[in-house]
Parts: sequence; structure tokens; C-alpha cells
Amino acid sequence: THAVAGNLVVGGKNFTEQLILSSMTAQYLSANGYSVDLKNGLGTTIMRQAQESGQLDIVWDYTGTALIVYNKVDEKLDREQSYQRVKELDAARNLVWLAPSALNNTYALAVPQKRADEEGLNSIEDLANKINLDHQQNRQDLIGVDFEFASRPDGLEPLQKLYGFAFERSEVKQMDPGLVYTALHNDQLNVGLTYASDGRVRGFNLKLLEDNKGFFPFYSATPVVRKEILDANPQLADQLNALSAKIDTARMAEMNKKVDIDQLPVEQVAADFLRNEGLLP
Ligand code: PBE
Repeated sequence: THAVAGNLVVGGKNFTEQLILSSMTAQYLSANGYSVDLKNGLGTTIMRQAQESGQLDIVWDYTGTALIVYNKVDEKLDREQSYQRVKELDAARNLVWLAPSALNNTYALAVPQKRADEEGLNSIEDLANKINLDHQQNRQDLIGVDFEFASRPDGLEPLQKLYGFAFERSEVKQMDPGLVYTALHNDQLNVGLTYASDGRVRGFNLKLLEDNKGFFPFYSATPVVRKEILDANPQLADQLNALSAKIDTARMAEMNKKVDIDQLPVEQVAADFLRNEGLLP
């Protein structure tokens, strides 16, 4: 492998929050004297493989994703237990989970608030009852999901199994995660898969259905770094932990909204946040 002090590769996934977090991390570390490459726009599995094989040094990943998708743990764990378990499991692969942020980006099923009010939808259980009734009466409903959710072990199939309902294949529309919000907003879907910290949840006045059976785990966003890189850069862990300490769900949703609703550039939103928090000169 190629751990060289001062030359860091920051990775990121392909949705707005990840573009912001990875840009923020790259700008922050550059300002602290590191030379940094940024490689974002990756799917979850690709990003993970790239980090395991040493092509990415630093990423932001989510505890629930590591627990269920990478490690196939199906035990129900609370926030702290999830973090500890993932940290332990990844230590064996020389990947270090630094301090978790207070950002919990859970998946959520959402409907426009207006429709939630009209149809009395508060929880996923309410949705399941509605879908079952509609199917009995030969009515179709459409759900929009991103490509990962359609096949993840923390995704659509196991969720439906727990709640006792099932969309027909023809009722499931797979699309880019960002398109779900627009389609919901335009009444082209009955229900959509959203990310709780996405700025368009509030921007488009969507109601997140309560996960009343506790299907989803905690998804604490956390900097994950190859151990070799931390060993070669003795200040890096403290620096990334200082950044992680500034991030929570409300602040992240606000940044996501600035990009997706107000249409500001990712780099600018990331830089403004760092400057406001005193992390950029
Ligand atoms: N999440 C919600 C997904 C995408 C958004 C954090 C659980 C993930 O990146 O793993």
C-alpha cells in the first residue's frame, strides 16, 4: 500500500450530503497543510471496497450501513452499541471509526404532508394498511426508491416483510435518489424513499412516516480512516474529530437544503460552514 504522510485521498458517495461532507473534509485538511485528493460520486459498495483496498484513506460512513450492509449484523443495537460494534469489527480490517457525529441520516418513507393529513398516514404501519386495502380493491400505488434501497438488507424487501405488505414489481420505481423528492412533490408517486437529513424533506413539505416497528438502525455519520494513515499523521484523528463534533442532523439538513433547494455550489456551502465554525482561516 501507499500511505504517504501529507497525501490523503478523501472519498464520498453520490448524494448531496456526501458531496458536502467530502468537500468539507478536503478543504479543511488542505487548510491544515495536507495535500488532498477528492474522489466522490461513488456508490456505497464501491466506496467501501475502495477504502478496504487502500484506494481511499478517509470517508464519512454511517454506523447502520456498516453494521447491516458490510457486516450482516441483524441484532437490534442502540446508537452507542452500534458504534462500538462497528468500530470493533472494522478494527480487524485496520479501519478506524473516529468520533461519531450527531448526524443520524436514517432512511425514511415519506408522503406529501397534505396527503398524510387527508389519508391519516402517520406511520409505516398506516401505510402498510393502506397498501393492503388498495391491493384488495385492485388499486395501484407507486413507490419511488433509489437503486441501493431496492436491494439492501436494510432496504425495501426486509422492511415490507416486517410490516406485512408488498408492493408489486410494477409499483416500484427505481430512480436517482434526488428525483424521488421531485416526483413526490409533483404527485407522480404515492410514497417515496427519503433520507431524513435531506434538505428537500422540509423544502418540499414532506411527512416522514414513523418507523413504529423500529426497522431502521441508527445511521451516525462518522469519519472512517485507514489506520496506516492515522499512524503516519499524528494530528489527523484530533483534527477530524474536531470537525465531526460540529456536525449534527439539523445543521446537515440546513446545508443540504442550501445545495438542493437554494442551488448554491457544494464547495461554497462546505466552506461557509467551516468558516462559521472557525475551522477555516
Ligand atoms: N443512508 C441513508 C444511506 C444513504 C442515505 C445513510 C442510510 C447510506 O449512505 O448508507
